[in-house]
Amino acid sequence: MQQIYVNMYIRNKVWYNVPVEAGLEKLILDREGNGTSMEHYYQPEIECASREQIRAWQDERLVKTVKRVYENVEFYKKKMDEKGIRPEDIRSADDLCKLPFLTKDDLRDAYPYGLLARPLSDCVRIQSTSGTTGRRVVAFYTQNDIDLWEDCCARAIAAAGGTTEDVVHVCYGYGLFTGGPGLNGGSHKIGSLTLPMSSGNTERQIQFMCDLGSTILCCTPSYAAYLAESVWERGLQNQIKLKAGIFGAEAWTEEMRRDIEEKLGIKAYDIYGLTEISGPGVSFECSAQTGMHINEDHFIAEVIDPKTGEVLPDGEKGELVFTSITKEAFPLIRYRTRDICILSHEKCSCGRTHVKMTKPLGRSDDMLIVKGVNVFPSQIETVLLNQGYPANYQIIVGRKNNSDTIEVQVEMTQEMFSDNAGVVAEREKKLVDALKAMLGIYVKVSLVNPKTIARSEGKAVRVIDQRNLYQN
Ligand code: DLL
Repeated sequence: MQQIYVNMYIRNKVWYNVPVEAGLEKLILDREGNGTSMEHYYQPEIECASREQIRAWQDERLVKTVKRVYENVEFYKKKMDEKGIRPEDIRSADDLCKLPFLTKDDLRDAYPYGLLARPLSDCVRIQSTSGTTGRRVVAFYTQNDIDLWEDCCARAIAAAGGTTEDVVHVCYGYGLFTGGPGLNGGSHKIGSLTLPMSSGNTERQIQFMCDLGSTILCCTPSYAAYLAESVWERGLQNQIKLKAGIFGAEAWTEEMRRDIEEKLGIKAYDIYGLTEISGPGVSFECSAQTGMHINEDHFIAEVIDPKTGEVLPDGEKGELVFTSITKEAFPLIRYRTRDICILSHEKCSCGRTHVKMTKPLGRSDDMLIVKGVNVFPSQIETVLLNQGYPANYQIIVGRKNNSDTIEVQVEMTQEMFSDNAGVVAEREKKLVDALKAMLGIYVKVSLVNPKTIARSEGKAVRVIDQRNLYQN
């Protein structure tokens, strides 16, 4: 294959010596907005690199990462020693399957510093998974980690058409949650005018959107749907200048996409990520809207059978596993995301060459995402048991006016049972407070009479999710 070489240069300390397939140079020239291509890229020489080049980056970076974590992180050394694997056994990405998996429980056990691969004095930021006490996972970043993460988010914004002419309205939460900081940093990298709105205060969101001419909206899809409805209720649909939206952090359907696109007159792009691996921008949708390109120069993706751990080929549904190969402070090797999806290396019309993943099609654990917060049924059970309730309960998750609702129906014991409404209301309030303290969100509690929750002959049905967000 004929190849041309574009500049060799350093971007954020990572070397890119880039052979580009003949024909793609046009895309690179178009990066400045000249020429005919409609697709925007932030780093076209990387996003459209040949498969051979992507593979070469992965091989080299994986070998270095494994050596580094073996030498610097006791946890990885112990795990590899137990399996009888030496860093020298990992010579390319083909050897990845020899390495042990890493789970969320490992991260919790290592809390807070057990997986740090650099001295704390080299780190400049901590972020954390959404919402929960006791089950929080903290991730550390050096300045270089932040730069690379923001590059990933910049690629997503560019894919949605973002340029220096855009006003990027970020209403993902800021703070420990990665959504706000990630998209904010990506928008700066593009050079767009960034509106760091954070979440909430819909009135002000809409006012700024109109007054300041926001063109790209970044938030959860459920909030986007709510904003769209609120804009129509106020009759302001002709006063907004939005052209695109970048929505992720929770599952959403194609129907939701169509509804948001129609109401706001935009193109809606999906974005995926998780705190452990950096945050939003691990993968993102392009103009084709047929899956999300994984930033493979930073993360190697595998899909495995969640039961056996066997690596599955392209096109087969399984659990997504990531290995970060450029992160300094908190590199994770073969991290099991519990998100179920399918990978595809099919050629994409956008010109990008990085592998695509489907939207998450479900979870291989029981984690729910409610109001953007990760919720495990076991946390709810812990609260109930701590307060003396039996483990006869049901969690009902729904969606009303584009906002998630969650209710826990709990059986009282015979001793608790009372026909005094005041006593029951008092008990419910105590549980609501304890659940809020555990999860960080309001959970409606309904105490029901003993023996009223249906018993199952097999596995108890603890969760009824009426939202049907995952499309298989
Ligand atoms: O949700 C990071 C993020 C922020 C992604 C903003 C996109 C936009 P966590 O709070 O750690 O991080 O939650 C990660 O959320 O394992 C998935 O189960 C789910 N998730 C993330 N993006 C999507 C998406 C952020 N586009 C967990 N579709 C992940 C479906 C998603 N689920």
